[in-house]
Amino acid sequence: MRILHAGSFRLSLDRPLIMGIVNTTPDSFSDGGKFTTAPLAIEHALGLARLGADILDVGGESTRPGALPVPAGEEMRRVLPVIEALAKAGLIVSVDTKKPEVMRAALEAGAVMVNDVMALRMPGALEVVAATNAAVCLMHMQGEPQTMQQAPHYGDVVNEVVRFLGDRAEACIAAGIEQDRIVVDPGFGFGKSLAHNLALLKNIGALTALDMPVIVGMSRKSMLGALTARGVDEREFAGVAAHLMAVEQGARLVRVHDVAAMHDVLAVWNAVKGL
Ligand code: HH2
Repeated sequence: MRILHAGSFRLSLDRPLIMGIVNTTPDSFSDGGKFTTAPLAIEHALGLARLGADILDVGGESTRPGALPVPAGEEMRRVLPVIEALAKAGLIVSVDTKKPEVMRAALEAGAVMVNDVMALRMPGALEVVAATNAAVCLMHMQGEPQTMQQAPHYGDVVNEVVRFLGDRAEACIAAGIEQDRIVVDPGFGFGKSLAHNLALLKNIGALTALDMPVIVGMSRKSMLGALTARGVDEREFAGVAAHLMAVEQGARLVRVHDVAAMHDVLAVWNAVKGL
């Protein structure tokens, strides 16, 4: 039995967990502008929890290709009231940010997990998480959101992603973040072509070999659009199929917008597996 430590929560990973996406941004690629006030974002998040989200991932800065950076103050204005309300409701809250000052404020507001697309590489980020008992999600990204999709290039994408995540986990452990607080993510769509994304999805087992829980996030992403020729709002079926393929290979968390569909698919999977 594997347990993820996130603040005072102990999350069993015997069954795959669902992380529901709560974007408070005006410009996220699939739901930007829908939940830009705190009451709207809170209502949306509570709905996701009712539908079966185990963790709510609150973000205030889009990381879509070409997205413009957001100042820390504005990011905090967007996410902190939402995090505070959800934590008060007893829910497990993650903050999706790369900025140490936003991490610190979010953890003080009740978040118990930091989800960082930069894998704690911004100066000061490692120290902020190490000083708490929060969990952390380390994600692989090649380049920066503004330019990452221009010319992604790898010798062997699977090996390079595994090596990067292993190195970042080691840096975390050296800084005092225990291994049972760490989750790793291959970062679908972050400096990756369709072929790179498919190679990673085919080789989730190479990531689980790192001996840390693997989370995957492909929800509504352009890789699914390229495979189905469907618009952002029509990628739900492709998304649940892709996430289920990752779960079948050992991924233990999925980060999705379409929580109800993922919940039902996993209910069937869990029953068949006797979980
Ligand atoms: N993808 C996005 C943002 N954060 N975090 C992790 N750990 N893994 C991911 O794959 C991941 C992530 C991008 O998706 P989304 O939040 O829907 O869009 P945006 O960045 O435009 O807000």
